[in-house]
Amino acid sequence: MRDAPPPEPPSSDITPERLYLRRREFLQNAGLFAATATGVGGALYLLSGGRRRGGDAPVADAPPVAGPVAKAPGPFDTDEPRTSYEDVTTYNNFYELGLDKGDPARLADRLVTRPWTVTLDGEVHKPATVDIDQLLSWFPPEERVYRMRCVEAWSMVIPWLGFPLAALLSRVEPTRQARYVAFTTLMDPERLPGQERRVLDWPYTEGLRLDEALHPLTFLAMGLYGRQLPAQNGAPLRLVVPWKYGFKGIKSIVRITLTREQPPTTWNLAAPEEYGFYANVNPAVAHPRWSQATERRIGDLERRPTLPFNGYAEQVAHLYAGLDLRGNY
Ligand SMILES: Nc1nc2c(c(=O)[nH]1)N[C@H]1C(S)=C(S)[C@@H](COP(=O)(O)O)O[C@H]1N2
Ligand SMILES: [Mo]
Repeated sequence: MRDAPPPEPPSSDITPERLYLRRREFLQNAGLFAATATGVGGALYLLSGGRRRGGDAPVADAPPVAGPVAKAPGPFDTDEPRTSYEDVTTYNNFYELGLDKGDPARLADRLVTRPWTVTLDGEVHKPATVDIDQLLSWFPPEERVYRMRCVEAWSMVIPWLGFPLAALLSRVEPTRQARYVAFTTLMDPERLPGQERRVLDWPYTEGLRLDEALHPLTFLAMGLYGRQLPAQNGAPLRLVVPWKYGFKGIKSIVRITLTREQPPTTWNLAAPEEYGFYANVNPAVAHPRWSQATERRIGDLERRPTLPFNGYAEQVAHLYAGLDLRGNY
């Protein structure tokens, strides 16, 4: 049956985050947001058709990364089939480059990533603003093949290139007061034209508890598939936390700040009942508008069960011992 056409995407392939935002933007424009925010979601969400892939035009491959690439040790890698380069680079969520899955690849040229600096500050002994190429020269790239599970219930397997976040944090020496790490995306509507529309409170921000940030699985990616990171995937530097929903993986980072208090995060601010600070992948806790029990691996026909902590429970469950994972979603 190899020649059979793929079935229509299941209804769960729609893009709930996008629709949530369209609804919110519409209601805000109409001055209705506070009163009716929860009422109309279902109807709008059912009206939308899903799209299997966003890109219409072929995307040129990014240039290869120079120099040797180390292979990650076993528990940090999956041998599951990799999602194709084309799907990884044309089916994206990056709202600063548009709300449809294919928009970020189409608008990728807008995001010029040189020159670029990353500021490391807050509760650190050695704050610094570093040129991206200097920063990257400190860490020889390592390959990590990780599952990525979006909160919208689709998933991919991506061979990232990069280095552990812990390696960068140790260079700036967190103080004893540091308990969280806050991340900020570039704010520049010239290069990220989606920021002209106030669908979210720009710049995009994310955060981790310090112990999560220091976990060896937590990764900063500067490439994928042996190539430089395409803009649509968050060039020049993006976070990858494989046991959490994809929205924690903030793209195009310009600032990393160590804090004493839990930092505000974009999706949590936009819809706190829908997107928690922790956002650990959890098949037992449904999103208010859809189940998280199963997912569609991009490229597959059948849905598959979603695994606790996206299959990384053995490595990370201990971080949450004693924490109520329903209350702390
Ligand atoms: N700055 C920024 N980072 C972001 C997003 C975004 O809209 N803006 N989308 C998030 C979401 S919802 C997901 S699923 C992943 C998608 O990463 P990918 O396009 O590389 O697969 O990026 C995350 N990082
Ligand atoms: Mo996502």
